[in-house]
Amino acid sequence: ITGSGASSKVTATLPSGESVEILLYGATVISWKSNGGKTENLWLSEKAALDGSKAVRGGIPVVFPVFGPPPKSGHATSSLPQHGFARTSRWEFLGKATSEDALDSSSVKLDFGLYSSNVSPEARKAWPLDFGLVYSVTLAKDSLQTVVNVRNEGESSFEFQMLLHTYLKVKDISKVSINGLLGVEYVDKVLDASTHKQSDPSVTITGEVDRIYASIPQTTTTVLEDGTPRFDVVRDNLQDTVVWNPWKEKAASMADFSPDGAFTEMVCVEVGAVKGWQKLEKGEVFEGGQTIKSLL
Ligand code: TA6
Repeated sequence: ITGSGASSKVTATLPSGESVEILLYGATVISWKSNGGKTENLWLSEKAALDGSKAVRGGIPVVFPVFGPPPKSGHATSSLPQHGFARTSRWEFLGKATSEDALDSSSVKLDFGLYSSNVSPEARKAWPLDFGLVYSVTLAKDSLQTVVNVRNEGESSFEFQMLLHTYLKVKDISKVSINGLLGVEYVDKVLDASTHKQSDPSVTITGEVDRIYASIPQTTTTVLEDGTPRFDVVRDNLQDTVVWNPWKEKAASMADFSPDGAFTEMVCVEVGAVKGWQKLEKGEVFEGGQTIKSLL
């Protein structure tokens, strides 16, 4: 661990040079380098707050227990902030485990914990349920795996949503296509949350895109640049994926999105369980996550 207070971060590097950096604030991955450490795979705004003052604009924010604006009513999550409190809470670093597999390609797993007893009073008030989260980040030579384990530590059941708000770094959004979503129904938040079906094998981005693809049959979503596969995003026990690019106006309207033109160098492919609610009975556990493979 380096740094102190809210800006404490954990860094791990493989013998072959690949690296990952995670802030204790939000357990937010802010950097993942593959290719011997030469290729940064995550986009991070130049004005991202890294001091714990607000959710990080970039990297992989952890969204829990609600995705998007809280529901108006009928759910325990109604008075939570947008995307919940996990990404703006201080997590504990639980430890690191390294492993050498048969092919002597090493990997390192970093674990982080967040418990209802140590979230802010506001969060506790907004969502007074006893829970435990363990977030595991595993760096291997060409992949990063991030998995959230949710445990109901209380006496009553609760419902939640979760999502990994991954900002992938790309060279030029106009040359990006996203495959693996053909035929999938999606809610289009740019078109008044109307429902559509993905009729083209590739999703391309030529303007603001904010779509929630739900119940996706294929577990792998592939991001291509100029027709060459760049990332595989593999879901583990999560059925939904959000595709988001704010485009020019929205990017310019976010104070912590910088430089304004950087919307051409990022695309969010966010795996989650966001359609409906996951219900956990007392003592039950839910685990879901992703493996992102860098194909460069
Ligand atoms: O994941 C897409 C989205 O829900 C967009 O609607 C946009 O709000 C984005 O998340 C960023 O939200 P934030 O609260 O981080 O500004």
